[in-house]
Amino acid sequence: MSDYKALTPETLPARLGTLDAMTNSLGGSSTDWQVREVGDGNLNLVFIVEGTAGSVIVKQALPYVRLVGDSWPLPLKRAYFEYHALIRQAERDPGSVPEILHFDETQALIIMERLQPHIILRQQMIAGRKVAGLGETIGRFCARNAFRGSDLSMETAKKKADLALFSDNVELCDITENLVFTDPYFDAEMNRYTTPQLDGIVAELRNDQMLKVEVQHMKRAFSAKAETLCHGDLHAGSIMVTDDESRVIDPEFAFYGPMGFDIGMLIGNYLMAYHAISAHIADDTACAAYQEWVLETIDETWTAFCDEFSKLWRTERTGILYPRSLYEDQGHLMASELALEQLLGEIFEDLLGFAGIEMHRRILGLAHIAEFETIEDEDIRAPLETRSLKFGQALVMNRKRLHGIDRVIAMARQSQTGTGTS
Ligand code: SR1
Ligand code: MG
Repeated sequence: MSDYKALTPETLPARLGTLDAMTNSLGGSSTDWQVREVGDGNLNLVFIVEGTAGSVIVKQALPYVRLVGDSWPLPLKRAYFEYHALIRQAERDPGSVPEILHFDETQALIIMERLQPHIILRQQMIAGRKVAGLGETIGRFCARNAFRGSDLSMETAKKKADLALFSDNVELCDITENLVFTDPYFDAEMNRYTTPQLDGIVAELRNDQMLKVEVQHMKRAFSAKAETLCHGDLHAGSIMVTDDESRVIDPEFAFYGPMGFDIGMLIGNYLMAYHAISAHIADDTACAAYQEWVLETIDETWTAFCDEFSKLWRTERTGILYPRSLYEDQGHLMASELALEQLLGEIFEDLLGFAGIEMHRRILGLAHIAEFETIEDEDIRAPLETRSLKFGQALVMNRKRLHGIDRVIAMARQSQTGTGTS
């Protein structure tokens, strides 16, 4: 920390101007570079640096939570975990994440490829614009990372060493343990929600004792089911898109956790976008069409996950779990397929639980999402948030009984017309 100093647009050219990563990408003299700080996330500084030959992103961790200020210190080492997660994701799903050009551990900064003309998926969805291939690309990303980062694939010594490395990402896991799995379910200090409109549903959720039991079962899975390297914060703000390309960014919350965590959090975000979109698209027909696209994307995400995971199961199962020596080599193909089916069933159950909890914390906790926050009229926002909260509750409580993504999609259509989940 002693040599660490936060960058500013004014100091950045002089401080980074001699790095090959910068000069090779940007060209010209550093004094001519244009620097803009564009970070709109909750934690870090993000700069776009433009030169005559190109542009790059410089991301630097701050020693505190940007959203809250220096009263909430946060270690700089999260940049180290982000760097290591990005390397692994690039290996496991080539082309899915921005290329890293330079990493400086002391300054907690990563210089990376600028994705252009990409924008954050959340902005694209609020604008009612589709992304061709989104479900397939990100479903495959989740499957490749879930499978290739686990004991199904990795050499066990490497997996254990990696688990040890990421186990030090304590403070960012602590954020998720509290902000996602605990605070929304009681009157925690940092919570905020649309009041008084949501007072009734909030009291109902916090008094739902069985819900609190189920949520803590999910928190136990988060903390104890160290199956694979998770992105840790996969939501519509962690995906950058054009109209036909999707890339994943921002894995600083990376940790070893359940295979259903990333895809579950993401599907929770899609379901919130689904519930919020009527406030953003005035035309009813266009709104209904966009909602159908969101549901298709959910379907395609899970289908792509299953297809890719199954393919890897059949072709890359080289780890200590479900060894081929017990199944295929004995001619017991049926047992192998059965084990795969059961594992996908367990991942799906976890996915539903995590999705439901994400739908609660983004409305009741500290960190909200723009899909709802940009609806200025609280009397329009609150009913949409209420449907989302009830939907989340239904997912958590029924996750063992909901077999197949079709059931979730049918429930979403009912939730929208007010005939479901209440
Ligand atoms: C204090 S950090 C709040 C949230 O921002 C991050 O993007 C994570 O989602 C975290 O929960
Ligand atoms: Mg982030």
